[in-house]
Amino acid sequence: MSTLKKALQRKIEEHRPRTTRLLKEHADVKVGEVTIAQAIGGARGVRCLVTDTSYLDPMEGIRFRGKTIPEVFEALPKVPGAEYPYVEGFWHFILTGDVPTVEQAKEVVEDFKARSQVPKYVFDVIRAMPSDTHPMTMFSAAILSMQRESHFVKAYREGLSKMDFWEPTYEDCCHLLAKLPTIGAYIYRLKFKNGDIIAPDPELDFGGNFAHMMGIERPYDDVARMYFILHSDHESGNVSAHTVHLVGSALSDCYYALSAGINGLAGPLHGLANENVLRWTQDFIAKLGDKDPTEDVIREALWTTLNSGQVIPGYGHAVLRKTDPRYTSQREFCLKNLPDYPLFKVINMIYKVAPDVLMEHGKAKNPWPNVDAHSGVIQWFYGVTEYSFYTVLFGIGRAIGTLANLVWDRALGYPIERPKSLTTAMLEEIASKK
Ligand code: CMX
Repeated sequence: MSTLKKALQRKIEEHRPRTTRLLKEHADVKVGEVTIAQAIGGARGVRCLVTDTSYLDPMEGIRFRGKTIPEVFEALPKVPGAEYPYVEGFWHFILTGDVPTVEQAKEVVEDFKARSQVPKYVFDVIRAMPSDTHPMTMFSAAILSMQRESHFVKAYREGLSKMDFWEPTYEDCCHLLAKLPTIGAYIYRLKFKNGDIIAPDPELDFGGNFAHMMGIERPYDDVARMYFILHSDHESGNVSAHTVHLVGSALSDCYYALSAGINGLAGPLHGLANENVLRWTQDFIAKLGDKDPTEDVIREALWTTLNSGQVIPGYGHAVLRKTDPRYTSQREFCLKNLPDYPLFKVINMIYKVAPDVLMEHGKAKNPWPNVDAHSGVIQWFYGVTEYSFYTVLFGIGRAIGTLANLVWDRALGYPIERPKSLTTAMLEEIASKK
């Protein structure tokens, strides 16, 4: 058994009694109440999920296993010559809560390499789709097509005990995750580089190999590591994470669950916002012609978008009430690596103007930028100008957090999810009694 799997097994055995005790001794303790606004309004703020891999504070932003983003980047072992950590080390960390040693991170690197070969039929599935198919559709279909590989399905059929569900789920999740960089890069090169596919390099780590297969020089390997870690986990209430958890709760395997989560990520109010930010910004620049952007023209363009009933992509959040630290982290990367890049200057100008515009508009509860407002500019700088691909990058990252959660869902035996519905008439009845 690998070091990671042994560590995970130990953590699971330590954790299980905590969940059992909570259920046995404190099952009736209330953690909140549900209002009519929450029942109608997307369950916003209803506290009914348990996630141990990350916690999202509205003011501070995300913490992965108790650590802020800068703390994670600082603590995890780094690839030699790189500034960002091994994604594989992050997988160890998010699964166990322990910062791996260099050797432990490298063990996962080797483990993932051994699992990374993508079956040929997956490429056939992608290639069979019409050439104008969205990259997210290709990505989701590719993941789903591998469902036949599931170890969990086989073991379940053979009568696996519930206590052991986590074990083949862990195997499935490692197998799936290790293949995602190859699948993502394949979609990119097929769609946007005339099908000139670059074979994986068996010497490289998750992020390094992705950059290599994309055909982009250093430091794009670090961009990839940073992206995948930043986008990995954001508690379990967001659409993609919640979908993976929900679908997985029916004991659907991780291929079904992740594919479904990716479909949720493809919505414009969620992950697709990173594509829309760049579309909005490029359309705006095109309309300017040879004039320089100014704060005044940006303000005008933002109002035009709002007045036409559309949202400002990359701004607002269902939980956050301040600038997303994932935005700040990417901004810091730009300040260091591309401070004078014209598109970065435009993104900065939008940051200066948009919060005031949104506050004046008076609808959005959070006028500050989220992760998606900043991800496109870095990609554009390194030559990935095909913005319909950006959400696939988000998806590869999001797989890390959601799959780690799925392993823990199985380990802790969480049941099938089934909240209760009421009719509108019932809500009216409840309201009339207050
Ligand atoms: N531009 C314009 N209006 C906005 C807005 C924005 N960026 N953000 C919120 N609003 C509006 C909402 O549409 C809503 O309007 P209605 O009352 O007419 O329905 C009102 O403000 C209240 O919304 P809210 O409570 O502040 O926000 P929600 O929790 O309902 O939605 C989110 C959150 C992210 C979907 C929303 O802020 C939004 O649409 N943002 C733009 C799209 C985006 O960037 N999505 C990516 C989020 C991060 C991610 O998941 O990747």
